[in-house]
Amino acid sequence: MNDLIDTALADEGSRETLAEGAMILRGRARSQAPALLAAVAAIAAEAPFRRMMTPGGLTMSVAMTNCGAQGWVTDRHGYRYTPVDPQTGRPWPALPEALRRLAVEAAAEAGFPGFSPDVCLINRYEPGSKLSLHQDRDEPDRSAPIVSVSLGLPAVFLFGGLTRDAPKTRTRLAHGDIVVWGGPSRLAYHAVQTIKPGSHPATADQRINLTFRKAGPP
Ligand code: MD3
Ligand code: FE
Repeated sequence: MNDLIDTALADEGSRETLAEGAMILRGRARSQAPALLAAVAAIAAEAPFRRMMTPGGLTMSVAMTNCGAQGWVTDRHGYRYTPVDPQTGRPWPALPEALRRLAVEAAAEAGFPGFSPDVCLINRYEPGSKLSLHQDRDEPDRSAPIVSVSLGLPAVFLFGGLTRDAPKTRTRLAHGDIVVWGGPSRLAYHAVQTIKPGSHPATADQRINLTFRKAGPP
């Protein structure tokens, strides 16, 4: 038997509580990864991945696109959700039902029944990409969790507290891992460390992260 594969698959189905309201469902999306990646490719054909600019004038190393009723964007004017893709002038592609269902089921398993996501932000990392420490506070309904799905290359994820300087824990997010962030963890600071060079059978030199959110009113 292949020891590496045995180790990698040993995690499938395990659950870890990272903090109150934050639960990792290890490998939960793995069997659906090919369908998820095909959906991402179809979305990116309509709304291409792009590296956006922060209000401070820095171009992000992570490339992003969106699907759903709105999309998260940043430019010199700030962060916000928009119903139209500013790059194409068209509405964002629809949120595929299979993706929505996966997020709703994961949220329910983690203790958040009735999650009603209307947006999926899709992040694409390449080796050298990172996401600096931030909070996700552009969604008005803070009672809704965020569900994240990681695909492809692994990442080291940093999870902190409600202030920038609160102590942080590190966890690895690998292909197929789903994390649900709600309750007291919803406004926690978090970051993704610089992605290391590597190759994954499903995505080659990329890490794809999907975050399902409720961006509409409470
Ligand atoms: C904890 N994405 O898109 S997913 C983001 O891997 C973002 O691309 C990271 O942070 C990524 O905003 C992390 C995990 C995640 C997502 C949202 C959270 C953790 C969270 C919201 C609140 C607390
Ligand atoms: Fe975030």
